[in-house]
Amino acid sequence: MSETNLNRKIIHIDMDAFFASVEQMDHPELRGKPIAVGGSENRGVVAAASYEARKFGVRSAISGVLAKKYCPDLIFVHPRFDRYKEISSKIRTIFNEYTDLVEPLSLDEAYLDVTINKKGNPSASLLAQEIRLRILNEVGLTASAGISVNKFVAKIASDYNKPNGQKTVNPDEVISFLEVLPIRKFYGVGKVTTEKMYQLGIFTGLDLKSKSLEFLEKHFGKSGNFYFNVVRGIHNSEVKSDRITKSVAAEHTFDVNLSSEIFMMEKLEHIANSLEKRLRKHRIAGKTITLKIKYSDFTQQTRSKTLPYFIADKVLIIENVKELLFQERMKDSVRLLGISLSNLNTEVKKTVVVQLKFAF
Ligand code: DCP
Ligand code: CA
Ligand code: CA
Repeated sequence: MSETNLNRKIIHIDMDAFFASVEQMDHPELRGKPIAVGGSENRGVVAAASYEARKFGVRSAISGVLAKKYCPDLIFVHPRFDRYKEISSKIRTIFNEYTDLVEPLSLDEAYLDVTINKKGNPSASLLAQEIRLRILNEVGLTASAGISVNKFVAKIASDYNKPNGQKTVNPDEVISFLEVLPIRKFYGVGKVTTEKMYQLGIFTGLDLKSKSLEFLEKHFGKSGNFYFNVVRGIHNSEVKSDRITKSVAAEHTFDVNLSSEIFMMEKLEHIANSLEKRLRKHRIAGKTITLKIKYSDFTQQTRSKTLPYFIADKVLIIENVKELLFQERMKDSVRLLGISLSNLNTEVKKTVVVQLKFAF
């Protein structure tokens, strides 16, 4: 069984009425008015509704015809996806000033792991406040945030004080927060599953918790295990940054935590071995080598160095990893070590080389 990890600090940020707010910002005459982005009064579906329109029951995914019926004064606006993408990349640039561990879920939301962050600020709640303020000042839009020990709870919490608000679920509040939560608010429980849960007598987190793992697996298959764990505050899924997909990595979680660098070096040789195999298989080499260290308290650290040339060879990997390992003392015993290579030659290949013809 998985264990509870209460040492991580995860922020989930989600923009308020995203497409609609962008349109109201760019077109002042739409501010304070009920608007729908997408669809029309005759056809199509609504993508986003301004908060003014929501009072009338206008929501994402309802038909334009129905929306107009709910709210006769509704103004329909054409979506401008390039503009939403532009704003999305602006908010991501702000996120990256706080941490590289940013996992975008869609254009308007992302998870940030700020357990260790670039500002050295231990308060995730204050960081969330600062990030939201910066989005408001630099982009001109409001966002909401959820702050907790894992992605699952952070995601649910960001909806709690929406719009323009935030909610922190502290480690000691996670269990009670989930116990009183209506089952339909559990992230990953859609309409169909909600119905099924109701039929099984499950209406709240507490009801869910009273069911055995066998029971949940019998009724929900693989997801049963997920439900069993999350309601107990167990959700160890890491924040997977899209930057990491530009790298090749190998890592290992140990059965027993390691406290001696000698043992760590031995393990790192094995990890370098499998990394080399992977690099060979895909014919990849990289310039930046990163050593990932996860301590027994689940906090994580990365140390990297960038070389002036590409490497893929085990001997060179080991040589550089050794340097990174001994660069600084370990702050605790270690449960996971990983090596990754980024700044890959595959990215370079994408650069188009233009052959010039010289006239002699
Ligand atoms: N979107 C869409 N179609 C949907 C749902 C959403 O095109 N069925 C688009 C429009 C939204 C954006 O994605 O503005 C973000 O979706 P959200 O679910 O986060 O909703 P909003 O940001 O609009 O509102 P909220 O303030 O509730 O987050
Ligand atoms: Ca949103
Ligand atoms: Ca969203």
